[in-house]
Amino acid sequence: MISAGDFLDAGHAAGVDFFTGVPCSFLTPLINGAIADTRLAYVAAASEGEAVAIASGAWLAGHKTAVICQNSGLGNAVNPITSLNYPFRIPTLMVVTWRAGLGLKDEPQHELMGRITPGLLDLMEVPHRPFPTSAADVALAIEEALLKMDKTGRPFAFIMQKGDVTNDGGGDMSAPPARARGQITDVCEGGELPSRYAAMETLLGGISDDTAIIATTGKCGRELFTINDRPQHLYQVGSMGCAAAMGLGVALNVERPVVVLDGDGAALMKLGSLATIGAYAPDNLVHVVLDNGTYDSTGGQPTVSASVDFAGVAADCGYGAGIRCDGRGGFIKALAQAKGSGGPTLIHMRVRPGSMSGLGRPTISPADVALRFKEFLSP
Ligand SMILES: Cc1ncc(C[n+]2csc(CCOP(=O)(O)OP(=O)(O)O)c2C)c(N)n1
Repeated sequence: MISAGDFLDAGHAAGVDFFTGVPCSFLTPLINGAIADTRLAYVAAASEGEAVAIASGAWLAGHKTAVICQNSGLGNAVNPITSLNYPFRIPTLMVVTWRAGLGLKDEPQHELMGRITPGLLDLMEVPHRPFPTSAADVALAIEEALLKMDKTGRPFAFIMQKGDVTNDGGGDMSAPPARARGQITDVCEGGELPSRYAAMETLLGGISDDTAIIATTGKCGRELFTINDRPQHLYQVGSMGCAAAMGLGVALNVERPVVVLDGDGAALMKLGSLATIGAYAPDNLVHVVLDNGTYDSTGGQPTVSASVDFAGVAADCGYGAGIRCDGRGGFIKALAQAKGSGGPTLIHMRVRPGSMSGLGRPTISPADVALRFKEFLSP
């Protein structure tokens, strides 16, 4: 048994200073300690998958990160672990609790995940070991985990059992202060909707070269690559819905502007991220939802976006501004308004479905995209 301080001190000494996750009762001392520890950043994620994406963004911005969660939440994180961390070679130190672990009688909803937790990590090729339970072993266990991650570019998991960490009282835990409802503006022009490609060309013409851009999965990233391939672009080839969370992890840790190019389907998949972004409120983040009303990349099946006011939802979640727009002129106005909104801005840009025939794919590997993006972000 160790104290939360034993783990957090050793982690901090080794450079692990950015934490995110979702609580578990087995985690209470550690997660409360991380939230209260003023040396560390802690972001309360809406889901474990979102936490993995936030941590990935923070890693790209130069931090050593930790994701802490229950083994139930491992289920929520499977997609980004396999289709974000793996192809992009983005490590994070995971602390996963083991409800229904070895010999532990637990609730029925934990039984199956308890049985498969180590095997699921093995299947995802995430190396793991038991959480260190002796104060003398903690520093070495963390050092070995970091070395392994350096070598593999993959996450590493500590599996924590009930009672592994003593409750040493933690400290004051503060949440981000409540934010006022953001401003909602409408700069719609009507007329024929531009294509997603044309909207992205407009965007690239209207932002400075120091802007980092994260594009969602599917044709959005493929079109961005086709328009122009630059180190400041990250094409999120998998992890549908995780672009905004990654953008948050980046924007919280850099001064430069960050733009997330989302799809309506992807934004709907992880709508909880709007709440997290609104709460932590980096004012250098512009979140563009390119809404074509469809899952265009998979054949144009309709989404439910027709009844979703993304700008209104964002404003209600604490974004500084939510802007509705459609035509090219409206998008240019929206981009100009995004500067100085006093928080992140969501631009709900309506585009028409469809893409060019014979659209290519990034010819640079995700791992190389991540490395050059990380380098671009470094001060
Ligand atoms: C978790 C997950 N589910 C489904 C898919 C398959 N998929 C790839 S792109 C895409 C459509 C994305 O739709 P949207 O975000 O609206 O963007 P659009 O294609 O319209 O630009 C889907 C469903 C996936 N890659 N990952």
